[in-house]
Amino acid sequence: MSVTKFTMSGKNESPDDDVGVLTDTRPATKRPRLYKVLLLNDDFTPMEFVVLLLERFFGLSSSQAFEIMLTVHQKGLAVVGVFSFEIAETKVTQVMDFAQRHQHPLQCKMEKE
Ligand code: TYC
Repeated sequence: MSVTKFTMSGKNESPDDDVGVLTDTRPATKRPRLYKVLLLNDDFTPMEFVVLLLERFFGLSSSQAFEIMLTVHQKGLAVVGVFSFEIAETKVTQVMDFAQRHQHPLQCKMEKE
């Protein structure tokens, strides 16, 4: 059975007519883009310095820090963490400043996930 809805326009709609409210299916908020922070190997920066830096700026335990340092040393680079743009940028700056102040050539970069 069809119920007719009378409207001001005079174009009366029944529930069977293909009319309806548009529904926005997009999420209200977008997920932020994420960035990998990468540490690069070199032949001069002391291993203990890299471990210290990973503990200090990335909150890693000494065994986690040692493991990542060793991966960088053996493979050439490693992802230290994944962060929003501002956090990744801050980490890179902190690492580069710290290395520079101690005159080590350590390189740290960020890259889109
Ligand atoms: N390759 C360095 C050494 O033998 C150690 C090192 C590890 C340097 C990680 C940088 O990101 C780095 N002393």
